[in-house]
Amino acid sequence: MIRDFLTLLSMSVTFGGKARNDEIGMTNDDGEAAREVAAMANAELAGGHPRLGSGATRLFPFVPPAPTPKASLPSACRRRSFGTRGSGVERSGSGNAVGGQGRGRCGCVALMAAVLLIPGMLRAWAGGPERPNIVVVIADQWREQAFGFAGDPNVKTPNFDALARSSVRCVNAVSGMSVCSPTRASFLTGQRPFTHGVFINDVPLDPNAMTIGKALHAANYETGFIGKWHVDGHGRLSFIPPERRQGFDYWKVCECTHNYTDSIYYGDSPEKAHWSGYDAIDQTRDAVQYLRDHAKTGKPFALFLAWGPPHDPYLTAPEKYRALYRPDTLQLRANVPEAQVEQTRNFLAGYYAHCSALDDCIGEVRAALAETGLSENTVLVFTADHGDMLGSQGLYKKQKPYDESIRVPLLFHWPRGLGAAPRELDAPTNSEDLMPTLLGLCGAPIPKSVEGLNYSGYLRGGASPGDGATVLLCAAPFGEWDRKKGGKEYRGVRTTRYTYVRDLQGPWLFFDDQEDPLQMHNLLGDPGYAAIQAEMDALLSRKLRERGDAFLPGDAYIKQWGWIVDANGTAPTAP
Ligand SMILES: [Ca+2]
Repeated sequence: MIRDFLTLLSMSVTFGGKARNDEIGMTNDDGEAAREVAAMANAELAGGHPRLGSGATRLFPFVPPAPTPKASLPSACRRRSFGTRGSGVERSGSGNAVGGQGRGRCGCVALMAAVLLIPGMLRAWAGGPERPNIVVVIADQWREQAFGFAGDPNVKTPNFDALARSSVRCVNAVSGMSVCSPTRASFLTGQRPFTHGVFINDVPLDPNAMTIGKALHAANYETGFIGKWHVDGHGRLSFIPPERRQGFDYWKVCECTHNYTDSIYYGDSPEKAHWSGYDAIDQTRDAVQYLRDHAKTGKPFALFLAWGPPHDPYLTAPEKYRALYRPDTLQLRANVPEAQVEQTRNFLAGYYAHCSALDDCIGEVRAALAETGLSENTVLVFTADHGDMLGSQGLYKKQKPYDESIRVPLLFHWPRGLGAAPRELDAPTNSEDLMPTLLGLCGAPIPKSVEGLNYSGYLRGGASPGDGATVLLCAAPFGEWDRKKGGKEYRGVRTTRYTYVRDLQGPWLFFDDQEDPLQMHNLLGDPGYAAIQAEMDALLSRKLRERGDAFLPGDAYIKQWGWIVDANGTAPTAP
């Protein structure tokens, strides 16, 4: 009870200041008392104590993280401990952040603030049943090109194609740092990798971060997460206790596994549980049951369903789906070099089998929404954390700045709020934009800590809040794309038409994605594109300057955040 009260009060205090477009932010004149109340509520939300928050803020690289004694480490892979940091609500450098200040002020001041703010709070959140539900379905490594609706000549995705026919589709949705943990941390926090700090896999997201789970929970939503998490950083098969669940109540999660046919998860108990059969199907059926259960409550809910496939291993989909594809009949993208053709055919057949299995899964989700009467007023979002090169450019998997790696599906289906006619929008969106956009769609306040853009007005037919360009980066190469495998740091911009990328040596890639959608002609130095190259270079410089990105070698960021990595730059991932 006190949790709900403080949570609501926190949101009202935190976001009850002056409106600015769709964002509502704390202002300096809201006062110390309000900060005190918000700090208490947010610390309670985060499972901490209001007096213990340090209030430390950071907008990398201006304020390096404070060192933490090794003795406090809960995991071998990290040097940092988040246990004494602030609420995560604040945004560094703004001078008006809220929460985690930890000041020992009198409780009566908080009570006065509560009395003043409760009426507005109740008005803001009285509409309960009319607010949309949210169902976010996230696939792993499903590139934007691999759908029937996107023109793939091979894959069978009839349910996704039907979904696209009644959805708003963002055709230039980008995974700016196209690898797992960084993208998922951005989905949750609405922040960029250098702000949330998860710029390599298998390092922990601050448990005190302000996340979409906490923001929606505070807006009186029920919250649930089923499937793959991968921002806990305490081992891929380890139990994740409630204080590290970032505001999600219903919980059936594994940090990370790709053993889809023998897949474990944890609920509230540290005892391992097992998904039966192919995990995505079982996870989907659990989500369906969640929908049935929550359709009756009248309280809005937000459910995240995060599948492991179609990420490799490619050949582990159920036989009925593998039987749909023969490697020798597949049409490959023309940017797959001859030397990679045979291997790519075999991989693609398995990849598509995963895709078709998931297509049946999304069909089950939609059937359940229809059966329960939830379809009209549920925002059903489908996306992926990044794509897969699958032989294009002679490369595999992700982390590279090419379209097969960075472009992801992004569909918003919400008949009541967005209509049921298909629409395609071309503004480039990025991972950090999902959280504020979802909050915007359901009318919930957007925390000051968010750096992403709120595209909810754009989805409704208004102007894009962006400037037509979004940033691509690799902070530090690791894992499947370490330096031995050609991995390197880069920064780039993706616009509706062009891709322009620099590595530490200088300009690296420049494509006209409209004229050359397979990105086979690097235009660097082409006299016909000299003026545009100069514009793109200036655009990239401006974007990096605006976000304070000095584009340093990756080791500098590893050191500054205190992440422990092996000789290849990879964090340990032992369960
Ligand atoms: Ca992934």
